[in-house]
Amino acid sequence: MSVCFSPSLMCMDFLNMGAQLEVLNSRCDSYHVDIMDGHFVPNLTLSPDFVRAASSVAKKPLECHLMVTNPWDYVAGLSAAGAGCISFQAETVEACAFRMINAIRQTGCKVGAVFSPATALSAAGYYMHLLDKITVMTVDPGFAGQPFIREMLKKIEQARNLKEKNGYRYVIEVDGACNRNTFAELYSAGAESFVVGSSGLFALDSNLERAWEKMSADFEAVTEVKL
Ligand code: S6P
Ligand code: MG
Repeated sequence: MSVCFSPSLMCMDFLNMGAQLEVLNSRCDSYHVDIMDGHFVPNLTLSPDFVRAASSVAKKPLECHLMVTNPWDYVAGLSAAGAGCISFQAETVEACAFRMINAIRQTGCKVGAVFSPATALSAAGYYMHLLDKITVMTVDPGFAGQPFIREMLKKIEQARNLKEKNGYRYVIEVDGACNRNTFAELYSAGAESFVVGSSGLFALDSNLERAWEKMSADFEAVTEVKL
């Protein structure tokens, strides 16, 4: 099974954004863009304007993770800004999931659903087959640098079992504390795409090329996968 890495851009060095994207362009598979509204989570991070700026340099898809109470408000702006995938939190679309999926799909973006740790995959049971990506949060959404929630390994296994049993096409992504300490268990449980943020990538070295080498070496050492 091949694996993908998606650097979490809220953890990058904003003073060197262009140079950091150039380094990542030839290394990563996609970019993870956290969008918060200060309401669904008590924090603010990136925005459609950020996506627009990043898209002028980014050579890999910009995948937006909406941690907002009204994801509907952001679909048109993000797609116009250059997003390649828009993922909503499953908790925020209970009243309009199918309309939301159609609206995202009509922009040409891929569609994802994200599950906070306390949310079961069954919340998306009726629309799982429509998703390009599901993201299992292994920390509560809102902040970088939080401790890993081990109970989520079972949810990743469930996502893999559902995918195999039903022939779903979604990529299984993990977001939160993906690093040397967790890569092996996450990979064994079925994770296919790893969001690497402060703990897994950016804090490993002040030089991002070296940080990427360290992250890759960490992954290979603990999983025995050759990248
Ligand atoms: C959290 C956000 C994540 C973080 C990522 C940071 O609300 O959705 O995407 O950016 O978890 O990585 P780390 O290694 O600091 O947990
Ligand atoms: Mg995220």
